[in-house]
Amino acid sequence: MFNVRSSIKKWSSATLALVFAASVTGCGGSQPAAPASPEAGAPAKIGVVSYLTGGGAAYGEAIKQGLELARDEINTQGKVKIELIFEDSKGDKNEAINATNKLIHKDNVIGIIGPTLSGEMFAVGPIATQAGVSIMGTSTTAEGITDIGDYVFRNALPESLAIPHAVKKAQEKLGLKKVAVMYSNNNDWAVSGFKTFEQAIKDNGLETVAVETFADKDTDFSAQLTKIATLKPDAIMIAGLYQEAALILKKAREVGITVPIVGNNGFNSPQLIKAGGAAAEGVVVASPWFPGKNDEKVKQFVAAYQAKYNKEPDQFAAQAYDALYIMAAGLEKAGTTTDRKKLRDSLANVKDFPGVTGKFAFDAKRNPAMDVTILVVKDGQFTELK
Ligand code: 1QQ
Repeated sequence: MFNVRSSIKKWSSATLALVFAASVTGCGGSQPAAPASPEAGAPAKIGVVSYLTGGGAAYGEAIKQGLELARDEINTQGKVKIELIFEDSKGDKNEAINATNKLIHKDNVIGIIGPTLSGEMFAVGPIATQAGVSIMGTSTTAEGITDIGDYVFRNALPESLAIPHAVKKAQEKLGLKKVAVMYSNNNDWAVSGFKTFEQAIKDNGLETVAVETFADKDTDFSAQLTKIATLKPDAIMIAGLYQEAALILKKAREVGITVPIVGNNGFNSPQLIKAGGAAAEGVVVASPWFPGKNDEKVKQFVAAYQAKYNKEPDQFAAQAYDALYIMAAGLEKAGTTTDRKKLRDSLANVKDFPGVTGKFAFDAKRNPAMDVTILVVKDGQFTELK
C-alpha cells in the first residue's frame, strides 16, 4: 500500500503528463484511432520505450533483444507482421514522455511495449490511456501500475506477488530473526518495493533493526552500511536497481557484513553479478523466470537466444519475448494492424497463453497471474533456491 505522500507525488506527475499530452494532441479527452494503413498487408507498428542507455542499460538491452528475437520469429510464422519502433527513455520520465508522444502521434503505432521503469510508466501510462493506445510494461513491477488506466497492461510480475515469497523462503532457509532494510527513495518502484518488503517482514514475524535510504545514482553507501554493521542483522533486504545494488553489495562486504542480502526486481539482471562479483554470492531474489526450467518452450527460447546473441536470456529478455507474443496474439484475434481499441479489447481477453515465463493470462485488472521461482546467486549464477 502506498502512503498518501507517495500517491500525491505519483499522481501529480501523472496529471502533468496528461496536460502535456492534451497540449500536444490538442484534443483533450477524445481517443483518435491510428490512421488507416496506406498499404494492405503493412505490418502492425508497435512502439517500444526502453531504458537503452545510461545506468540501467542492461535492463533495456535485454528487453530489446527479447523483443527482436520474438519479432523475427513472429514475422516468419506469417500470421501477423510486426514492425518495432524503438525509443530510448534513458530511464528518465521526461524522455519517456517525449518518446511516448512521438510513437503515438508521429509514428501512429497501434500499441506500445514498455517503458522499463515503473516511475516512467506512472508518467506515460496516463498519456497512452488518454490517446487510447495500449501500453504493456514487461518489467514494471510496482504496486498500482494498471490502476493508471484501462489501456495499461503488464506481463511483469508485480512485486506484491514476488517479494513475500522471497522473504518467506529466506526466513525458512536462513533462519532470520532481525533484518535491516535499504531502499532508493527517489525511485517510485523502489519506494513501492520497500513497502512490500515492510509488509512481508511483518507477516513473517521478523524484527526490523534499521531502515536506511539512498538515491538512484548514489555511489557512496558507507554511512548507511557502517550503521547497519553495528546492529548485526541476520540479513539485509534491499530495493534498488543493479547499478546501486552492486556497489552496496561490495561496500557491505568491505565493512564486514557477511549476512545474506535479499533483493527485489532490480537484482534480477546478470549485470548485478558482473558488477558485484564475489560480493553478489548468496543474494536471494524472486523471479518468474528461470532458464534452467525443464520445459520444451523454455529450452527452445534459450537455444534460439543463445544462437542469436551468444548469451543466456535473463528475466528481462524473457518477459519482453513473451510480451511481443502476447501482442501478436492480441493483434491476430483483433484482425487489425491499425484499430487501437480493437487491440486493447482483444489483449484484455488473452488467456491460457503459453509463454516462456509460464502459462499466462491477464486478470480483470490487466495484471498477470504467474508462478514465482526463488533464486540464489551461487558461483556467479542465479540458481534455484529449493
Ligand atoms: C520497475 C522495476 C525495475 C527493476 C525495472 C528495471 O521492476 O521499475 O518496476
